[in-house]
Amino acid sequence: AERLANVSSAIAENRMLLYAQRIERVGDPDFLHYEVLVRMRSPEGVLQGPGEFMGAVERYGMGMALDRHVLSLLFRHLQVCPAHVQQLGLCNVNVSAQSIAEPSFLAFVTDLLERNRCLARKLCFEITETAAVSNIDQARTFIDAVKARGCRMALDDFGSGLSSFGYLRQLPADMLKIDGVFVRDMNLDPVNRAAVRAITEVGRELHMLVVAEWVESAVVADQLAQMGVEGLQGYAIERPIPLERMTQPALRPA
Ligand code: G
Ligand code: G
Ligand code: NA
Ligand code: MN
Repeated sequence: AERLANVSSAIAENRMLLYAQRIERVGDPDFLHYEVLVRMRSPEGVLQGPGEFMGAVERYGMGMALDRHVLSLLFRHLQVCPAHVQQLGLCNVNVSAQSIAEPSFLAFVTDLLERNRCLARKLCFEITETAAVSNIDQARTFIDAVKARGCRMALDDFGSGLSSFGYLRQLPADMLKIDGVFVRDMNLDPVNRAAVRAITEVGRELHMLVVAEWVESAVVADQLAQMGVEGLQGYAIERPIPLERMTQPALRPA
């Protein structure tokens, strides 16, 4: 209950902060693609990542409240600087399993998209493969509805969950994000390297943009590009930055 109180008061007191992490497009270095990542600031000013509070959020059924709050903050920010948003290629935003299963969340999202039509084509919603597979009908409904309004969909953390390649055919996603646990040490671990290669081949066969996360070294980045992975995300590419820097060219890392 302590953690729940933390999360709800962080939302109420505007202590949820948005960061963004670059996804480099191989062969298209000018395309600006980012993933939005939430951080919780304690009253003392300490920042926590979602790894430290998403467990509590899901346990206490706060997933939809958090996702709605994050989307509201993101849209508010993007509306403030339309000139800068124009330069943005694509922006991924995470959606929890609870939100996917909840029709009122889809209603919230479609309302937001209808009122901000020019932003819809800049958005890509990420759901984990586990969330998608455990709510497959609702996931399909969500995916179809947001795609009809110009958004993309990504399957996050692919390869580590309940997954099997069989589900991929039932989920009309545009992007496949290979779980970082396979990527991080793939230069040293031939089994992980084989897993990355297999996921990449299946994703490409299904015409999905394949993205690798947790790219922590130039060696791994080169291996991924050789395999045909088209998106690279991780500390070797760029660390997460405050959202303001994503949309302000002068503040963006070189
Ligand atoms: O930043 P960190 O590695 O702690 O992120 C942990 C997980 O939380 C990641 O899987 C990320 O996709 C997820 N996450 C990040 N931001 C959000 C968000 O705004 N909403 C939801 N539901 N999950 C998020
Ligand atoms: O669940 P999701 O895959 O969206 O989580 C992304 C999280 O991974 C973010 O919290 C981000 O801070 C973290 N992250 C980003 N790049 C790297 C990396 O190179 N290595 C590791 N270990 N974590 C990373
Ligand atoms: Na994600
Ligand atoms: Mn992920």
